[in-house]
Amino acid sequence: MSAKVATEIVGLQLRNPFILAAGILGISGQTLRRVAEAGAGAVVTKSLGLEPRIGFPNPTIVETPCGLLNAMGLPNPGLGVLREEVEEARKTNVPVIASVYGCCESDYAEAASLAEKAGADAVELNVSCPHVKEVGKQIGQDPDAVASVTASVKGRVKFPVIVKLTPNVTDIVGIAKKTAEAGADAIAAINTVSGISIDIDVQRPILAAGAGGLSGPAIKPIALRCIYEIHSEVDIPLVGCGGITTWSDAVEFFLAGASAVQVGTAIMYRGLEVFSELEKGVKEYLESKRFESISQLVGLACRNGS
Ligand code: RRO
Repeated sequence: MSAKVATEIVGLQLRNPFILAAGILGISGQTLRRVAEAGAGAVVTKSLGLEPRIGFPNPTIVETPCGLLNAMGLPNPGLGVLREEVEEARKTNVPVIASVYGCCESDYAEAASLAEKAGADAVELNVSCPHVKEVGKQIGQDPDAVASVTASVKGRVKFPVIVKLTPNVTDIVGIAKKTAEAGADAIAAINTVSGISIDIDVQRPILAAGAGGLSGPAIKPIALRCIYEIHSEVDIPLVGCGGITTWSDAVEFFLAGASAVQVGTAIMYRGLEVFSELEKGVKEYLESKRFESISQLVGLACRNGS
């Protein structure tokens, strides 16, 4: 029996459920295209705002034993570049999802509208950057603010709206419920986990910004728990993100309730081949367990409750 890895989420047809996560290689149309050519099922751009932004000074990345700590500070050229990037990436026929951020509801609505006009297939609202206070974090940690931003964006655009949540909260499930009630088409979880690394020679945090966001294998169990708990309470599709490196990591996320997964830091460890490795491994798993498609896996681990 040949199992099917092609899938659908928020109306987008994906040849596989492995999506490039925001911020990693999503810096230009050409890099998005390279990732798509390497086998990703969809690509998410770097988070873009209404105006260009320089970001934080170096150092902006530190390697830790089980992941990367970053405080890039949202460097981006602004939404003005998106049309050209989408056109370039589109040559591969892979859906392009625009990640956008803002300081307030109206910024997000305007940013999402520009992304739609630029030709993106969907928008991902970044309300979850862990270390840029004025954008993302302040909104993402307040359930009512996430709901208002989501509702405003939904009132302004016709294409699908995915909301990426932060794990740096006490109750991600409560936020997810409000996000779904506000009309989000899907939830992506999680953004990076807030952390610090210290240089013991100079006795100061290594990152210029002090704290940063941890990604990679260290955060996989946290992300998996978030997806598992959200899946039990929320009906809209979920996109898992956080430490997915191998095909078995991806299978865990599907079993916890994700319909698709995002891959970011794993590209640093395994190169762009990670996308074809994930596809091959998951397909073989499906066939060995006699499943016909990914959708049959989604949420299976939640059958007996938590
Ligand atoms: O640019 C960043 O520093 C950054 C962003 Br926007 C984000 O959403 N998550 C993260 O870990 N870093």
